[in-house]
Amino acid sequence: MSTRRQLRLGTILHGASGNMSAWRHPDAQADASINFEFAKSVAKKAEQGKLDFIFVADGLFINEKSIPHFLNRFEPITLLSALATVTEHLGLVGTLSTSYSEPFTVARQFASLDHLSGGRAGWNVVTSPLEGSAKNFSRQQHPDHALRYRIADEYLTVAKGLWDSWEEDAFVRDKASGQFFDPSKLHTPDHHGDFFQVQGPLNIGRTPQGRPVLFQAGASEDGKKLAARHADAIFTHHPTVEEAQAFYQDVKRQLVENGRQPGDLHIFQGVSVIVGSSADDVERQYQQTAALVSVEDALNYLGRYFDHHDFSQYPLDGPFPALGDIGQNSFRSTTDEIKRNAREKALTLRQVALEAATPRPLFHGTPEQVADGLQHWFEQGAADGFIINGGTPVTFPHFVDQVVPLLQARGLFRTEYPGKTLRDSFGLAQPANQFTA
Ligand code: FMN
Repeated sequence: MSTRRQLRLGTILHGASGNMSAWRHPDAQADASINFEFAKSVAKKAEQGKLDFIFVADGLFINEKSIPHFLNRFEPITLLSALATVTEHLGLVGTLSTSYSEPFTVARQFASLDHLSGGRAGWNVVTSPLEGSAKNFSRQQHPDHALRYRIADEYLTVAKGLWDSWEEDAFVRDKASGQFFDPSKLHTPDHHGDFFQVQGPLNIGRTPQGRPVLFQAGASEDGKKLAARHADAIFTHHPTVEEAQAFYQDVKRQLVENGRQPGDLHIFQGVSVIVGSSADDVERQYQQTAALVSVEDALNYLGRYFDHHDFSQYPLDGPFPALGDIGQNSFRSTTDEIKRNAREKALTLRQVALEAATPRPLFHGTPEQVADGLQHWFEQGAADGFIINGGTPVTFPHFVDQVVPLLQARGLFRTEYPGKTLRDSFGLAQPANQFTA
């Protein structure tokens, strides 16, 4: 049997797929973000390709400038619970914010998803980048970037304690004696911290995976630190293999500093893909999808990263404006990258907005070329796996039908699921219970 290191694959549900205006594409499902049959078809296709997981992003504030599929979309845990009933092996990863929720409720929701799905739950832990979220949660102020990460760190400590409330075999349910549970296997975390006071125990038993697989999606220094302490996976994206390698090495080093092994956390690069029969075919597909986005749409898209900053106030063909600290309290790692790229390449506002809203897929070409690109990044230590975002509405089925078999033939990807849980797919050990370890 081959012991070759294999890559991991997920896919993201992102509206109709492609870009913010892809719902207008002739082949698109225009209501994809609120259409269960669409979500089900993507999940089933992902499972046919033996992918590790499907990923659902989320946000907590919209306005009239938001991306169309953010205006009308399913709440992630509800959607994933429904998908759990129509899939058997696929990991189900949902985004939920630690800045606008309570650990007891969320620990319980993900524990429920893990039980419902037989051990396939994953939580993408985010801290919420948009100031407007405060207005939807009865708050005076959106916590600043550093505070959000301090809250997230304590939040995850609380959640992990709650998931350890019950030992695996705590519920004996002995009908003859009348003993429902073994009290020696019940643990009460009784947490008293800076942000949370949570007694516990959690009112649901230990889950098939011990606890859900934890993803983290922030890439700033604080984001990486949180991931190195708590997460099993990171969702990130980098424009070049060199930048991805630097990020990869930094996170793996921080894992070791935290007493963990480099293989304890998988780094996923979110990548856009177009698969075609030739370079001309790929270019045609790209142009057809990119042409759906107007410059006004692109400015709104760019603005959201900067907390819905109004970019229409600047000359379109002038240099990208100096923004000072704008963006620092929002998608910081992303806005830092946009500013740096604009400065280094001396781009105009129009160029930056179109590059953000209609990026050329990093991995495009014939199935062989796409597989070559993924293999290169994987073997060069830039990623442990990839989250595939279709560059057009038809890309994902093409990826599963044409690229996955090549990766399998090269021994880079599985041909069967190794077990039942997402942890099994990732090759991650079951976490020990902190109260018995
Ligand atoms: N924030 C959300 O509220 N929902 C998401 O679905 C979400 N997905 C993200 C995906 C990626 C690849 C990245 C880089 C960020 C994402 N975020 C999301 C935002 C982060 O969780 C975080 O709040 C933001 O990027 C600021 O943190 P940072 O400066 O550490 O990156």
